[in-house]
Amino acid sequence: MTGEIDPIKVMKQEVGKAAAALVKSGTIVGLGTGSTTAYAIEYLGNRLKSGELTDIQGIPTSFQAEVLAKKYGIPLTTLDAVDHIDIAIDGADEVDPQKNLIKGGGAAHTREKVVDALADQFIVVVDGNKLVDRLGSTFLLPVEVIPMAITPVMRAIEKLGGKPELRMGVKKAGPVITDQGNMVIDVKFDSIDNPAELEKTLNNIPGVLENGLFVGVADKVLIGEVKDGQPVVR
Ligand code: ABF
Repeated sequence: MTGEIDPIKVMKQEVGKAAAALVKSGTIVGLGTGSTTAYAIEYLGNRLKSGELTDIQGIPTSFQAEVLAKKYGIPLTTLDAVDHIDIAIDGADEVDPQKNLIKGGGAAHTREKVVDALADQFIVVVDGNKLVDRLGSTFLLPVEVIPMAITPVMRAIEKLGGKPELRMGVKKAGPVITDQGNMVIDVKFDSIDNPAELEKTLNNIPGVLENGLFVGVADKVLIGEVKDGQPVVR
């Protein structure tokens, strides 16, 4: 029925609002990618519009984040123009109990890791079903690879016990191409026992640009859930 409230959407909005509320005037803000962070960007724009927040500059992690920032009137800057990032807000595909993440469902993890890792405070915004006991349980691990190295990288990943598959775009028309012009391999690992080790090993494979393991980067995780039909953020 039209006009019905979608509790998941409202919950994501509440998580985004809670993250946006943590941003202080006069700060440099890393702007993440994904549907939950999109609400944080919108609420940052609302706070700027109301005058409650002033003088922030955003650093987008993807073309999508850049478009949203412009839509909501957030002035943008670059990593050449600033010497630090005060706070970054970004989504995730999985979060483990140590706040390690799998990211990259949006194929933006390379720029996201640059911004999120640089930030003095990295705030992750997720809904409750992203919480896992062990990374890799519910989500394939994205790996950005330069096109000419796809085949040898897939072989190297198989030798590590992974099952790699090239990420195809809409209607399988062709491979997904990242903002950097590369491709993404999604990898199934039976279990990721040592995320820190695997993150380094994968990035050491010639041809790999970046993988979606974010180990020891997140500072705070805002979790949205729907309890008795009401959105709750913790
Ligand atoms: C992005 O946020 C990606 O790294 C991750 O895949 C995505 C999660 O998006 P959503 O909030 O829409 O679930 O940062």
